Amino acid sequence: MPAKSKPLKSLRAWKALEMHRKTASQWHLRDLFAKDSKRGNRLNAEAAGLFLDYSKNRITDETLSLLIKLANESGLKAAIEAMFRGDRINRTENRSVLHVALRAPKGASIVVDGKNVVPDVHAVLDKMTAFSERIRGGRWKGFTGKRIRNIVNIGIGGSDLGPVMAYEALRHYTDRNLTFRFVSNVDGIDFVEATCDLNPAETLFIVSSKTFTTQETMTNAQSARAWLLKGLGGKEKAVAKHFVAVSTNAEKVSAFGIDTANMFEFWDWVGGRYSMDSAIGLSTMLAIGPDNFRALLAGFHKMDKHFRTAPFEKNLPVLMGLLSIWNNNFLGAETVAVLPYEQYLKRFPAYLQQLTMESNGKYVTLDGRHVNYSTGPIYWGEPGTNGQHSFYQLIHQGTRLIPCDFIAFANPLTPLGDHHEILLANVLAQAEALAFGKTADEVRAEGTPDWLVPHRVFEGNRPSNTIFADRLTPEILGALVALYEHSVYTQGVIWQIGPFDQWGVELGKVLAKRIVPELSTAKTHRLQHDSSTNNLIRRYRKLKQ
Ligand code: G6Q
Repeated sequence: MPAKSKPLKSLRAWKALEMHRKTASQWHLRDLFAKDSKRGNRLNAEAAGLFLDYSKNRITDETLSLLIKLANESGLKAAIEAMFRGDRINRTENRSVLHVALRAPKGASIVVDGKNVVPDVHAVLDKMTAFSERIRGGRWKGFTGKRIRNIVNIGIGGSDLGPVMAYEALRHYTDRNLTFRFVSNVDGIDFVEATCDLNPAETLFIVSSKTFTTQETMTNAQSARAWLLKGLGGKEKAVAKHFVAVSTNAEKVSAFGIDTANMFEFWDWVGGRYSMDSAIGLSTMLAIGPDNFRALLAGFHKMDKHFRTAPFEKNLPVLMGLLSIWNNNFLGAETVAVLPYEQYLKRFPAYLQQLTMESNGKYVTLDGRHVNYSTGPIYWGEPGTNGQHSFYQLIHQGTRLIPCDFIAFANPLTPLGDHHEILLANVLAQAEALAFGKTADEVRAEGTPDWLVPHRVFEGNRPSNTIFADRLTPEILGALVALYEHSVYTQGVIWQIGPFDQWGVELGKVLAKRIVPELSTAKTHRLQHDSSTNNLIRRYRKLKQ
């Protein structure tokens, strides 16, 4: 049983922030900027190639200092050390949380149960490297002797979202002679569409599953095996040439028929949603090559070092975490919009949804109390400028406060005319418009008739962060993901919840297992659900052809 911590709302800094909020509710970003001409030059921080401008948040120096006091009173420094030291901070599963070990340089030492895990990490990286070189160089042949041209990653949740996001984000760096597909959904369409134009003789499946028991992944893997065997004349031996596994569960991998020599290992101290830089990233390495993959890891590591050592007032993940607490718990925001002005990051918001919401979507503290404050906000978003033509209306003139994280790059990966400057002008304009708005006087001065004025006023005072970097390299992507990972941890520590388990996904899984046979053997099963579920099952039985 973990020791009880002091309830969050009884902390001195929390109480001070509650008082401070009353003053803050009077502020407008227009006035905060007008009072301090250097605000935009001061309220920013930089690390691992990322520049964070947080000046367009409704804060003052006092707000920041109170938030940092809250971090200190919450024991954030010790919590960070506990994670890096390998303490079992995932208390409900009694596990260490060591995604930081996945990107620790060779020679570093992180000890779990008396064993330094870093050499194991590098052994797997070396094995991935050798395998990637064989595939990319055409030396790994399929069963019929043809080289592999198609790679299909089968996995779901943490074993899918990271690989998909990284593949899309780093597409510029990928080997265009290889085709990559990602199958996650148990909806058969996902598998069918991903494979319908592929030649089995040239296709490699990576079955990515930490547990190797996940219903969706195992169902898709079985369909993949059947698809392959059908295409290659039913020869069982073909499986070894066309399937590899990424897992922590050697026994199950071998039971599936995959030689454990072709298994890439990771460990129970890597959470699914924190695993894109483990062997779960095998598809990423195959796509971008081992050197780029190592650059990605180096970016993660730079941000790790920064998180561990930088003082809180200059610490990007800590600042972003604290600002999120301020917006969420004190200003009443319920969501965060993540708006990358970089088309390659189109899957980044979806990736962050899992990272943030599966981690901090919890109402019970580590010591088992029901919280009496809000925890993880809802993350969502789309790349700019597309979103500007759909949901930004609500961010500008709706009734809800929606803090935004804008992400932008100074240089495009593939320049095209003046596209990039137009893109950049838009991201800067959006952050400016949200913060400063447009007053009724300004609208009137443009000759707008009185009746139309209210419709054309922008209240402004909408907070945003801008994360700005040179260009989207593997290293920068690593730093960006680590920034959010550590910001999530910062928030979890302050909310006193455990960001590294996910009990909330269990119940639905168990119920689905119970319902499957009821759907397929209609007559023999008496239905004992609630009347709504029973009725829907009966309707399905009638409609089923
Ligand atoms: C992530 C979650 C979850 C998990 C999937 C897949 O943190 O634990 O999304 O990644 O359920 O699990 P397997 O990798 O075990 O198939």
